[in-house]
Amino acid sequence: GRGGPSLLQLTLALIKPDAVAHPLILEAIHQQILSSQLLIVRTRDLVWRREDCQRFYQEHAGRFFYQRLVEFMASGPIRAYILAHKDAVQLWRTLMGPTRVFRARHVAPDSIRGSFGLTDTRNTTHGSDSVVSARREIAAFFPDFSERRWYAEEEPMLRLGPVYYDAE
Ligand code: RTP
Ligand code: MG
Repeated sequence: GRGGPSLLQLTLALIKPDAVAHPLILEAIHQQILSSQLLIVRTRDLVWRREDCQRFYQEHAGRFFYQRLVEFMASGPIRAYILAHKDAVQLWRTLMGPTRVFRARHVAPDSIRGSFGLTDTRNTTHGSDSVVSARREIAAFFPDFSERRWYAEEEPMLRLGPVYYDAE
């Protein structure tokens, strides 16, 4: 039969300066996204202003790594993606692997961080940790996207539909 509009969860992915600075690693991460079930909805290359970076990581203000995280994230080009999938937040976090680099190497050596992470700060990638964070983080990087009302009522979701299926 005919399906209605299909709603996909959205997440924000960042490729951090350590990975963007290395063309082979950037390309490898991009290829991992393409060969996953995640859809790339938007992408943007930029250098972060320190103030935007501080605001983005506000929840970590005061923690011992905050200052170096902010300095690092503003230190060079980054890439932002909006990614979509029915379980986008968790799927992207699984592809990244654990935050801590030694844990990533031991528990998920084939993950992005397990493969390419250098330290707990220079760990190649960021991903939203919930749909609430995703909504805020997507708005920070893609303000026009949220304003165009791509979102469903509560959660950041991509309206793909209407999607028509054969032979149901
Ligand atoms: P992310 O936000 O990147 O997905 O990572 P997460 O939720 O798994 O980790 P979280 O605890 O929220 O940490 C936020 C960012 O801080 C950096 N960090 N550096 N010891 C350190 O130098 C240190 N610890 C955490 C991480 O790179 C993470 O992106
Ligand atoms: Mg986090």
